[in-house]
Amino acid sequence: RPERIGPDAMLLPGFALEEAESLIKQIMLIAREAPFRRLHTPGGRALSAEMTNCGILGWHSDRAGYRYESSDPLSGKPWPVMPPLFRRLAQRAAQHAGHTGFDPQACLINRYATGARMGLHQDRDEEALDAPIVSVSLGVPAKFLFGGMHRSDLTQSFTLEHGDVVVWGGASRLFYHGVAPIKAAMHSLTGALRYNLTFRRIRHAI
Ligand code: MD3
Ligand code: FE
Repeated sequence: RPERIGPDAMLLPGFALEEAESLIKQIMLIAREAPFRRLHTPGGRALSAEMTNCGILGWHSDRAGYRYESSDPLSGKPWPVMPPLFRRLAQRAAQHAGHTGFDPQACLINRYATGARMGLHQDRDEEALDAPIVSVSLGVPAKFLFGGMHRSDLTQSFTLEHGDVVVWGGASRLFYHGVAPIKAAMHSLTGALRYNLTFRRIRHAI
């Protein structure tokens, strides 16, 4: 059932299905404290997915650069606490894919409306590159693009469906990846939206 989609990258289809409805309710609660917002690249371009975070660190981007912040720059308050359900799911998925002791510090929550996309990029704003990243897809499906260590490497594509979890470690951790424009679709729990949770360890020590 688990499928290896790259070096040390495991797709766990439906791994989060049982808790999906609870995850979505928790996203709504988090968004009341730290609303979804459209971030900009250091170059000034708006990202098309809207984002928020929970956990002791959250990813942020603006003219000053890409970085992790311990408080929400919108409110000045700490990011919402990572719900135990989130942490336990991420730990269980990492364990299932062979990564022991994963203890995430950040959960970035991406929200995609129809047409939103994410260009090919590497995730390299974290210091703890030995820790895996766990991603959880909810709502309408997405075509996920997965390349290699170089932007010009050929990409493979996978459909990520509601409840799917992917664990990225080892060499895959720095592979280029992106999301094709979300097609118009409906999901009973999210309407036309797709959510993606990415759980990360940023620093070795706290
Ligand atoms: C492969 N998010 O937040 S999840 C991101 O669907 C991001 O929202 C996408 O890329 C999304 O940075 C893709 C799958 C994913 C997440 C992190 C990765 C794949 C990855 C890190 C390294 C390699
Ligand atoms: Fe990424």
